[in-house]
Parts: sequence; C-alpha cells; structure tokens
Amino acid sequence: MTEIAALKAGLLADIEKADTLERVEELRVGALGKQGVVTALLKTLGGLSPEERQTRGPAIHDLRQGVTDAIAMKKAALEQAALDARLASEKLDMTLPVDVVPEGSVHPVSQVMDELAEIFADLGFAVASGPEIEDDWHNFSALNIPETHPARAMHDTFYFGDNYKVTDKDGTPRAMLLRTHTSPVQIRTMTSTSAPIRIIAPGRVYRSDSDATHTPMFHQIEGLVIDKGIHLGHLKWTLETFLKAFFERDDIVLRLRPSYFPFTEPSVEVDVGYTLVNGQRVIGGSGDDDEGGWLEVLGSGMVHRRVIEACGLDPDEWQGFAFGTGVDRLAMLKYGMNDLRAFFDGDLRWLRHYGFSALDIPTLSGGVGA
Ligand code: 2NL
Repeated sequence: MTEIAALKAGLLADIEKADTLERVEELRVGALGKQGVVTALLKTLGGLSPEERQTRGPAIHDLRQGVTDAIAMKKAALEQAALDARLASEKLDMTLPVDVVPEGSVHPVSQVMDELAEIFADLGFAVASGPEIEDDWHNFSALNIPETHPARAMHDTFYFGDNYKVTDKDGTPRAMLLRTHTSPVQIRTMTSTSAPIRIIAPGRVYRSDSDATHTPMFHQIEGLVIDKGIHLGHLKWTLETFLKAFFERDDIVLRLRPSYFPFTEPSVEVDVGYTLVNGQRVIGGSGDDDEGGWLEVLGSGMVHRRVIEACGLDPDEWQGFAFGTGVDRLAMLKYGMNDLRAFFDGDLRWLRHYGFSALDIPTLSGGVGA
C-alpha cells in the first residue's frame, strides 16, 4: 500500500469512529485545514516533475475527495441522529390521560345568591348590603314592629349584652343584636340614598331556632322598590318574572294570599303551583290540577306608610313594594336537597355532589353557562 493510500485509510477510519460533530470538525481541520496533512500533500504537487505529478496527482486528489465526502457524510449522519434524539425526547403523547387538578365547587347557597343577583340585575335592581350586627331601631322599630312584638323576644333574637348598647344621636340607648332579616339593609338604603330605589339585599340572618328545618343562621333575600305610583300589579309582575327565570320554566302559576306583616299593607303571601312527576314535586303548572299543590315561596306586600315615613320620605309622594324569602329554601326547592342542616356541615362529599361549576349562572335569557 502506498503512503497516500495508508493515510487515506487512517483518516477514513478516524472519521468513521468520530461520534461528535466537534470531533468531525477537529478531523476536518487536521486533514483539510490550512495546516492539514492533505493540504500539505496538495502543496507538494507544484514542486514535482511532470512524471511524478502524473502518478501522485490523481492519488492526492482522490485522497482529498474521499476525506471531504466522508466528513460530509459523517456530519450529516450525526446531525440526523441529534434531530432523531430530540424528536424522541420531546414527543407529546396526546393519548395520555390528563392529570386531575383538584378544584373547588360553588356552594348551592352561593350559586342561588348569584342566580338571584343576575336575575334581578336584568330587572334593574342593585345589590345592597349592610352589617350583620344591628341595632333594634334598624332591625325592628323602623319596620313598624311594636316594642311588644314576639319577634323581639329574647328567645327569638340573639341580643348582645347590655354593656354592648350604643347610644343614638338623640341620646336614646339602642340594644344591639344579630339581624333577624335583611330588612335593615333596605332601611339603611332608604335613609342614606334618595328615591327612586330598586335594590335586593341578600345575606346571612340569625334567629334562635334549631331543628330539622331551621338553623340559627340562614340566608335571606329581600327586595325593595320605592318610586311614584307603584302598586300591587308591579309587585305581581316582578315576582312572576323572577320566579319564571329562577325555576327556568314558563308555566309558573302564582297564587297570592292575603297575609299580615307589620311592615307591609296590604301583605301578600305568594305560593307557586307544583305538579307531581314520578311522585316528585316539580315546580310548575297550576297547583289546583290533579295531584298538584301549592308551595309558599315568598312573603311580600306594599311598604307600610309608617316605614316610608320612618325613613324620612313622604308616603303621599313615594310608594313601594317589598318581598322576602329564604335563599336556602329556594336552593332546596330548585336543586332537590331535603336536609337544611347539611348546608352548613361542610361535608366535602355533600359539596362534591351538590356543588356547582363557576360558570353556571342562569339569567332571564337562559344562562351564560347553558
Ligand atoms: C318572609 C317575608 C318580607 C319584607 C319582607 C320589607 C322591607 C322593608 C319594608 C317592607 Cl324595608 N318590607 N320586607 C316585606 C314583606 C315580607 O319577608 O317571609 N321572609 C322570609
């Protein structure tokens, strides 16, 4: 074997063994670079006799071509291998199951409060709120509830101790209590803003009561409209529109019964008709139909002129209607829960079963999540 053939065999073997692009580049510089062995051989060609050039020339050119080709092939092979490795390691398997991210759910009370706020917002009502610790003027006196009324009695209302009394601007001492309804929020709205008024007041209320259908804390929503020329027809249309949207049915039938509340005159209790479907009570239809019946869902009435007066408005100029109902009870009726106490036990199994997704809030027009 000639010295050139031996050099070629050695270089090709080295190139074949190279396993990195850096090593290939090192070999290229060593053979074909300015100081490379192949470059040095090419330079000798100029000093050779024509006969020597005849024999060595083709061999040296063959050496350069062979080494150049081998380097190019090795480089391409290593680059392809690197790409294959990346494709293999960065591959996404779209068929793998998704990790379950633990997420909370919306409590039925919060869900129903949101639904109510949405529905009444569509009817032009703002949401009002106020303190849960109230004085007896805002909770009782302003609402025309007499000093002797049983609702004021110790055993119905949670009072704070005597050393917690506050004194009015005019020096009258006021007993403090946990509000027994959200009416004081409406009283505060009437005394602090100007008519006309259209608000709902949802929130926690407290009564000294505890059994299968009563918890000492529960949720109420009240609504109040104060304007000129308001009459019972406005009340009936508003409640009918609200109940149709809330129960998501067009066949809601209302029954208005005369009643009594100290803060409304006249006072009206509102029932909705239900029908029996597979032995279950379902809201909708006339309660007078076979196997149907009526469920009381709201108390309401025209705001008593004494309440309007107590809030500093002229009852000959301003009239209004008001209504109130239990949010927990509405939730039970709509979503089929039967034990009120489970609402406040914080049992995660109950919440997973009855909880809602954050996007599911119906409106008058059918709901953003629908
Ligand atoms: C019920 C009945 C009702 C009201 C609440 C009210 C508020 C003001 C003036 C007049 Cl500021 N009325 N609220 C009126 C009638 C009924 O609630 O059964 N609640 C659970």
